[in-house]
Amino acid sequence: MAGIEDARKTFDKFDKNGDGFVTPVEFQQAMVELGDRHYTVGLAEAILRTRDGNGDGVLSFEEFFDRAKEL
Ligand SMILES: [Ca+2]
Ligand SMILES: [Ca+2]
Repeated sequence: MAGIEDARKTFDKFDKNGDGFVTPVEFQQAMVELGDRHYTVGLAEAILRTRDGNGDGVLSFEEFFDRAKEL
């Protein structure tokens, strides 16, 4: 299991503008950069929704890490 520092590095890759939250567009861009060229914003929104604990439509590090622990 990856530690919190690894999770933070991964989160920072997704959080392009460094504001501490990953938006669906940021998530989609990161997935495209990781090689999934057909990844859509709609798909990113759906994935984020499954992890979005407080329902604000963006992913905080806490939400990201909480879910990562379950994997
Ligand atoms: Ca961001
Ligand atoms: Ca959230």
